Order: sequence, then structure tokens, then C-alpha cells
Amino acid sequence: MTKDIQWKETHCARMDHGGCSLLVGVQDNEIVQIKGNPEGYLNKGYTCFKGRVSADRLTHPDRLKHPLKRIGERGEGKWRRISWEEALGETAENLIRIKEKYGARAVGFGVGMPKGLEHFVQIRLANTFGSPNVIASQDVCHAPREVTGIHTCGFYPVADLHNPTELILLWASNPTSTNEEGQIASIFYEQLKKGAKLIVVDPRRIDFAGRADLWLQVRPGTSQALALGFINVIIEESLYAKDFVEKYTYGFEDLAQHVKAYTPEKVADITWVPADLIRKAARMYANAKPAALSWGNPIEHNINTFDTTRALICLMAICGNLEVPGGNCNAHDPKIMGLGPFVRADLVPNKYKEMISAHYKIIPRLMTVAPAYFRKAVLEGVPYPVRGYYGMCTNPLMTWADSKITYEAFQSLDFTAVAEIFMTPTAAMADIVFPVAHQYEMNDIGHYGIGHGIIVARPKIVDPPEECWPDIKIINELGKRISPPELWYDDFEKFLDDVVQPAGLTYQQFVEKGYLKGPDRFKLYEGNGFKTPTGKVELKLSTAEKFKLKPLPEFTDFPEADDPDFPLLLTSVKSQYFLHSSYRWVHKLREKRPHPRVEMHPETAAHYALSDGDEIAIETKYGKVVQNVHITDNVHPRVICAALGWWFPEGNPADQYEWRKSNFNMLTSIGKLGREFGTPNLKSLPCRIRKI
Ligand SMILES: Nc1nc2c(c(=O)[nH]1)N[C@H]1C(S)=C(S)[C@@H](COP(=O)(O)OP(=O)(O)OC[C@H]3O[C@@H](n4cnc5c(=O)[nH]c(N)nc54)[C@H](O)[C@@H]3O)O[C@H]1N2
Ligand SMILES: Nc1nc2c(c(=O)[nH]1)N[C@H]1C(S)=C(S)[C@@H](COP(=O)(O)OP(=O)(O)OC[C@H]3O[C@@H](n4cnc5c(=O)[nH]c(N)nc54)[C@H](O)[C@@H]3O)O[C@H]1N2
Ligand code: SF4
Ligand SMILES: [Mo]
Repeated sequence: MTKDIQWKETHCARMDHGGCSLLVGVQDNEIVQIKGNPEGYLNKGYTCFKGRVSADRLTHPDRLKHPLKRIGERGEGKWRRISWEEALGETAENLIRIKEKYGARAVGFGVGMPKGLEHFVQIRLANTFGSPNVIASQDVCHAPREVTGIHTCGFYPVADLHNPTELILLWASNPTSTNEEGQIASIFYEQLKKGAKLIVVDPRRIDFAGRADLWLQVRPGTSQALALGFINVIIEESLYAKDFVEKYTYGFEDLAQHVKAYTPEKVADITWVPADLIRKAARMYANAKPAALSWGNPIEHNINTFDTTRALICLMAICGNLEVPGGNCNAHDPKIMGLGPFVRADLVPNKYKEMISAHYKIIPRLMTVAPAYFRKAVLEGVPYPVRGYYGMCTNPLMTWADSKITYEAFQSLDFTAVAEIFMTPTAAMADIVFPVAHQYEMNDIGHYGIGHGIIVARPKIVDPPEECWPDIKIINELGKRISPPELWYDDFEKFLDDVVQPAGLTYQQFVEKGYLKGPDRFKLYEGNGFKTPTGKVELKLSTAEKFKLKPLPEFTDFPEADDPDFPLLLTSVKSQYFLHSSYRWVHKLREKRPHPRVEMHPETAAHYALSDGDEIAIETKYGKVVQNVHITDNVHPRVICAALGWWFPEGNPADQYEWRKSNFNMLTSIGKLGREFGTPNLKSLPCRIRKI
């Protein structure tokens, strides 16, 4: 007899940044239904399709269920099942051998999009092993916003959508697909219902553009010019917050002088946004008190990301929107363990000087190594040899720019271990593959270290397959073998207790609460100033000379020069049905989007005589891929928008599942990088297309 459905509470994860509180129906150790929890702090009952089918990740017959050792060539798809003891032992032996020969820094510890607490336990592993090299996609994901924020105003300014706002300026973000920064789309709808105005800056007509008061269809890769145009209008028309600017900013006169060059007419030429619309939008933003600027990922997807994030923070500041309710705030953490002690940063005190990227004089405060620099170290030995890698929660062959170089780097490494839920093109190149327990199968904490002032409980709901271990357990056991064992726990779940211990809670007590949020604190600057060298918001950076940074944000050129041989501009968006390169193997998701599709305007399609569904080759200077045409007037006739992260789990294992065929990062290059973060151009790439 089957038992009644039991409903358990947890938070969604590993499908985007996560955050929806869920009610999960369980019968006989199997999840039978998932629905939104009306009490959820971030989502208030909302869920998306992929959240509702997320339990299908657990039951796929081809899921990895045993540790594997490669027996064929790298990427040939030949494996032998081994025991955990053997998998951990062999990994430890190899990493220690590399350490003995080249030093601890010759091993890179890889993480992907922060998915859960294991992200930080992995950083701890790098530290206990003694390696300064944590390899992360931060160069294209949030570090530019966070670190530029710290340099400009002393904190990472997050849109406060939990307090009433008069206007949301949604800049390069598509919450109905991505819930960027864990700000669930429902929270935007609520603000709009209560009368907030909306301006959308996006080259595509996203869902929210339909609801917006203004939509600025910006040319990809020109956001910093547009932001400087806004600032020009706001200063020229004297719409800025004079009292705040006078008391709390540094370098206003320099900025004012500097932006004179960015007239709406000039900016219109660069950005394709008509001058009148720039004026109108700038006035609307400046006159709304308060206004929240909710920014997205593409501002970090080109070599000019430092200028872009700087310009946007200057815009928030001169309109007096920093640290006010409904503006852009410093989200204070609840009483939880700080990241530094949790990852044992003290064990590698000279990390910033010793990490690979130190060689490239990156911006201070960026503590992970950009994938571009990691691969140069592997392939060229610059600034020193790097020969080993342990990665989890990441699929670099698909998600790092310049996939051909990624392939070469993974071919060249002496040893690679990967922890995964499913065999991927990257895992296929590993020497050892660890099978992991997944969301719903382990206790976890979400949003730790994300900078939004909240952590959410993700308690275990069902048991994992027998040999699938949570990443934290794998790291804990590996840690005991490759670093001083006393730095690790008998019971790996102690790491969960550690995080909430300062709040006087055990993990189980935290689960009862569901989430912990820090205090709302506004206008702390009135007493303390800003945490910058001048104590003010640095519109002009006082440390520019010392750190060799640009004092003022500027537009110098397009990320890549126009090229008549490549007449179209290529950009991309994240699919609402997948997370980057993940889950093409989940049938209910794949049914929604069976093929990689590239959006193009009807005029463009007509020009190339293309119809919906046609296979086309998309080519940049760097490579070529195949995707299927999807005709829509949501995009500009000169812009095409391709799909990311595509490989084919049903494809030939001996060919690493056709990882080249439709993979967007075959079209990108690491030949040109932004100096501050090591960011490559992922968007705004000149391209051409042809029918196959
Ligand atoms: N061209 C281009 N490149 C991009 C982007 C872009 O917009 N354009 N976006 C960039 C951004 S913002 C990011 S954050 C990165 C993301 O890059 P990645 O983090 O590398 O990509 P994902 O597909 O999110 O995750 C990779 C793997 O994690 C595995 N996984 C999921 N859950 C778990 C788990 O619990 N444990 C373990 N061990 N593995 C798990 C999945 O199966 C998947 O294979 O990509 C970046 N790359
Ligand atoms: N479903 C789903 N959700 C996700 C993810 C996922 O892969 N899938 N990834 C997660 C991660 S790690 C991240 S970082 C976030 C990212 O979340 P978002 O920032 O929302 O993601 P994107 O889809 O990269 O881009 C958002 C919007 O920017 C527009 N855009 C593209 N190029 C440009 C440009 O040059 N200028 C401007 N102004 N806009 C541009 C796109 O048209 C798109 O509508 O999403 C998270 N959530
Ligand atoms: S919006 Fe994100 S957190 Fe919410 S259900 Fe969907 S995938 Fe999960
Ligand atoms: Mo990201």
C-alpha cells in the first residue's frame, strides 16, 4: 500500500540562483509534486516551470551513480567503475604528487555558478591545500558589480525591491526567465501592481518590456555609453540630488566636466537609442524618489565591464538612490559566519600576490582566477606551471569563453577530477569522476555569500542513490587526504551548523525558521560616511593611480570593432528552461526547447531567405556553430540572439556529446580581455550567418 503524500518545506536550487520556497510532496522516498509556498519570503507562492519539474533531475536512468576512472583516451568515453576509496585515494595521490613537484599553486580548484554551500567548502579546500587558485566564472558573473561597488561606494549596491519604489530601471536583466540575483520575478510584478514605473534597457523586447513605460532597445555592448548619456542629461538639466552630491560624493565636478562629451545625440549614434528617448528616460529616473536600478549579467559580458558598472553606480549615486529604501542598498547579512573564517582565508595570507591573475595586475578584491588566465597558466606555464584541477558544479568546456582553448587545456593537464550529477563534455575529459547527491537529497544552505543579506534553508527531502555523495562530503573526505585532517570534520554536516552558529542556531533549528535575513539599514553614511578611502562615493576614484584604474568611466569603443565581413551583431540570453549548460537531459525541459535556437528579426530572415526552424551556421572571427532559426521581431534587425550552453546528452559519448556543434563559446575568444577582471567579450560579437 502506498503511503499518503507528506509535504515538506525547502527552497529551490541549482536551476538558477534559487530562492523560491517550495512545498515538496513525498511518497515512499520519491518526490511526486512540487508547488510554491505561499509563505515564501522571496516568492510568495510563485514558482517557474523548471522549478516544478526539478525533481526529474534525480530519477534520470543515466544519472551518474558510481565513481568512475577513465580507461580510454581523454574524452573517449571509456570508464571503469571504482570504489569511493579508490576514487578519493587516486585523486589525493595525484594532487599531492603535483604539489610535491610544482607547489600547491599548481592545482586549480574549480567552481561554477555558486549553487550552494559546497562553493565555499571548495574554496576552503583550496586554502587548506595551500593553493591560491580558485578558478571561477566571476569575471563574467557578479564580480564586476560587487568589486566595482566596493571600490566606488564601499559596498555592493543591490536593488531593494522589498520596500516600495517609484521606479525600476531594469538594465540588461530578464527576471521572468532568470530571476537574476535571486530576485524572483514575482517581486517585480508586485511593485508594478503597486504603481512603480518601469524602464527597460535591453536589445530584446523581453517580457517586461511589454509592461514598461519606456523600452530602450540598446545596441549590445554599449551600456556604459548609455549610462554616461543619462548622467549627462541629469547634470545638464540639474536633476541630480544636490544635497547628497555635495555632502557625500567625491569628484562630482570632474564627472560633470567629463560627461559633457556624452550628449544624448552622440550617445544615440553609439547606442541606437534615440536622443529624445535617452532624455526622457534619464529625467524619469532622476525624478523618481526612490528608484531601484536592477542590473543583469550582460553588463559584465565584455571587456568594458569596469566602465559600465562604474557608470551605473555613479548614476545611482548622483540621483541619491544609494542606501535608501526602494533604491540600491547595502544588504546586511544576518548574524552568520563570515566568509573569510568559513573558507579559512587565513591559511593563504598572500593569496592576492600569489594567485595566477596577480601576474595580470587585476583589480584588488577579486579573489578568484578568471578562466582565461587559468588556461594560459596550463598551456603556457605563465606565470608558473599549473598541472592539476579539481572542479565541481561547473562545465567549463561549455561555459568558458573560447572552448577550443578550454579543450586544449583539459587535454594538457596532468590530472583532473570532476564531481557531477551527469556525464558532461567536461567530465568526459576527467581522470576521475565523482557522482554527487543533488538538490533535495542533501542538507544545504542557499544564498550564502551572494550579498543579498539573506540565507535560505534547503533541507534534504529524499535519500540519494547509495553511492551519490553531497559535494561537501566529497570535499571533506578529500580534504582529510590532501591537507591537515584536523581542518576537516568527522561529520561533514558540521559545516552547515558552522554557518548559522553565530545566530545561536543549529542547522536543524535554522531549517525550522526557513530563512534568516539581516537587518534593514539605510543611510548609514549619515553617521559613518562610505567605506572608501575618501569616506564618500567616489565618482572619481581616489585610488585610480595607485591601482592603475581609470578614474572616470568612459566609452572608448565597441567591444569588438565593426567588420563588413561580419555584418550582424551576436548576443545571447539565458534560457528560461535551462541553467547554462545544465539539464538538457531532463525530458520535460528538453520538450520545451528541443533545439538550440537563434532569434532573428523577420527582415533579417527574409534577407537571408530563412524560415523558422532552418539550420544555420553562425560564424564569428573565432569559430562556427549550428543553431535553428527562430523568427521574432523582439530583436533588432542587425542583432541575432543565440542560445547558450548547448551540447547533446543523446549524442555520441566518444565525441563528448557533440560539444562543438552548437556551443556558443566556440564563437568567443580570450584574445582580448578586460584588464580589471580578465573578462572576455561574450556578447556584441560581429558575426555572419548562412543557411546550411
Ligand atoms: N558565452 C557565454 N558564456 C557564459 C555565459 C554567457 O552568458 N555567455 N554566462 C556565464 C555565467 S553568468 C556563468 S555563472 C557561468 C556558469 O557556468 P557553469 O557553472 O560552469 O555552468 P552550469 O551549467 O551552471 O553548471 C555546470 C555543471 O554543474 C552541474 N551541477 C549541477 N548541480 C550540481 C551539484 O550539486 N554538484 C555538482 N558537482 N555539479 C552540479 C551541472 O550538471 C552542470 O554540468 O557561465 C558563464 N558563461
Ligand atoms: N533560467 C535560467 N536562469 C538563470 C540562469 C540560467 O542559465 N537560466 N543563470 C543564472 C546566472 S548564473 C546569472 S548570472 C543570471 C543572469 O541573469 P540575466 O542578467 O537576467 O541574464 P541574461 O539572459 O544573460 O541577460 C539578461 C538580458 O540582457 C539582455 N542583453 C543581452 N545583451 C545585452 C547588452 O549588450 N546590453 C544590454 N543592456 N542588455 C543585453 C538580454 O536580451 C536579456 O534579456 O541568471 C541566473 N538565472
Ligand atoms: S524561479 Fe528559480 S528558484 Fe523559483 S522555482 Fe524557478 S528555478 Fe526555482
Ligand atoms: Mo552567472
